[in-house]
Amino acid sequence: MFATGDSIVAVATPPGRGGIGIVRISGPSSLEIAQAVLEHPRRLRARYATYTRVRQADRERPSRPGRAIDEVIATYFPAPHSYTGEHVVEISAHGSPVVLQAIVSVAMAAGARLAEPGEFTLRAFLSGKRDLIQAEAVADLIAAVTPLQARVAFDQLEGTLTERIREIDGQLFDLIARLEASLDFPDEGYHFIEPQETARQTTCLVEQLDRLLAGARRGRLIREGATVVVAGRPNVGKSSLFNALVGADRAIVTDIAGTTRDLVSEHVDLDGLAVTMVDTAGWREAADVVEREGVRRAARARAAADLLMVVLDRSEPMTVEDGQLLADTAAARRLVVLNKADLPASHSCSGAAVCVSARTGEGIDELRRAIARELTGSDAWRDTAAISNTRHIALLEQARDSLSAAARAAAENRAPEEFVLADLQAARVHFDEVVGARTTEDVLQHIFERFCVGK
Ligand SMILES: Nc1nc2c(ncn2[C@@H]2O[C@H](COP(=O)(O)OP(=O)(O)O)[C@@H](O)[C@H]2O)c(=O)[nH]1
Ligand SMILES: [Mg+2]
Repeated sequence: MFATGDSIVAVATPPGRGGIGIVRISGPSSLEIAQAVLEHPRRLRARYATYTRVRQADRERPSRPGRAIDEVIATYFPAPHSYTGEHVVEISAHGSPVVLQAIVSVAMAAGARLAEPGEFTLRAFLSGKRDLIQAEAVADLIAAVTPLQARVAFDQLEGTLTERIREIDGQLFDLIARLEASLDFPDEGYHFIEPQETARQTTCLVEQLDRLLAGARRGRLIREGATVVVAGRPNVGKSSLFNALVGADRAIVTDIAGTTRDLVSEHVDLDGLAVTMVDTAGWREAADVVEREGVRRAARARAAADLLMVVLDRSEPMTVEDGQLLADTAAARRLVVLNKADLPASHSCSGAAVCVSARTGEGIDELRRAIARELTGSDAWRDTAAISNTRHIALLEQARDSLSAAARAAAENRAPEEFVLADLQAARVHFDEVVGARTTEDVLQHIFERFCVGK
């Protein structure tokens, strides 16, 4: 997979039928391979769309042209001005899986190898076309299910995060250079940098990293989504609220207590967050064995939730079960929702609770915002999510820890400068790992196997 001497081929468009399907060939011989399968008599012009046909390979008489498979548009992107940085030919055919597979087969017969998952993007990384953050952003962009996820991924693809890290790394590099000069020429009687100044500059780097990491929890939520579990005693309107939030009659609603027995879950774009909403069986002493299992599953789902929506019926006095659920979930991240606001109120809507009516839709938009706010811990979360990938977060946290240790040691002037220097250099290693200037095959393997073939 890490060899780039050969040429690879794959269908680049999703499986299934469509108006157009694209076969992509990349590698040193991609032009020769393409010319061998295309009818076009002349050399493909760089970056021009050429209308031509693809021929079937004739196994018995390889010297004779086989039958045409499809009419296509072929485009040749010479290195390094291509997606992978290598010579690339893209063949746009009609979007039939049969036709596209046939084109892949003739390309293979002409010398191409079938690409591994993510291999085109891996080659873009190996050829220096993209750094690792950008390569990972491609996968995130393709996997995005909300516009906000797409925006964060595209920002990273554009290099916003890379730039921030390079900026901090640049300052760190200068600092290390001055410190090394001090160590290398101790007899000059001149200190290139005083320990207090080292401490001050290192602390400044720690603060910059902290600012970057401050948005990390939100970024991770945006990238990975969250699970919100609806809890409450029977008949308070959990399923009705669930349906209102997911915008479909997904869960069965009746006035019979104990209607919902299994977990019902649905994916929703909640104010930009990819949320998995889970409706559960009501919280009570269950009547029969099926409902008992439902209640057990509900408890498990509650334990796994990023946020609990604890629903109470505002038109009725609080029950023992309501009180018990509130006590049980006091330590969890939760949002208390008072439903049935359209009915005469039995208790008032106080403090942190959100008042809604699943029946009239009153307060549902506010509830959406409240859920997003509870999950992200802020109202202004959309603009602060530069970093979202757990790999990046972990490495930047390690870099920050190394820098903090260096700052402390320099400030107290207790450790020899060599130790401070070692910590600073450790931080640089982590920066290199984030952008991929330093990686192991294991890490790359792990990252690129998330991609599908053709990407
Ligand atoms: N008036 C009124 N009735 C509601 C509201 N939400 C749910 N209900 C009714 O309450 C009953 C129980 O609803 P359901 O969603 O099945 O509750 P669950 O057992 O908690 O899932 C049904 O008859 C619903 O029509 C609401 O906001 N206002
Ligand atoms: Mg229900």
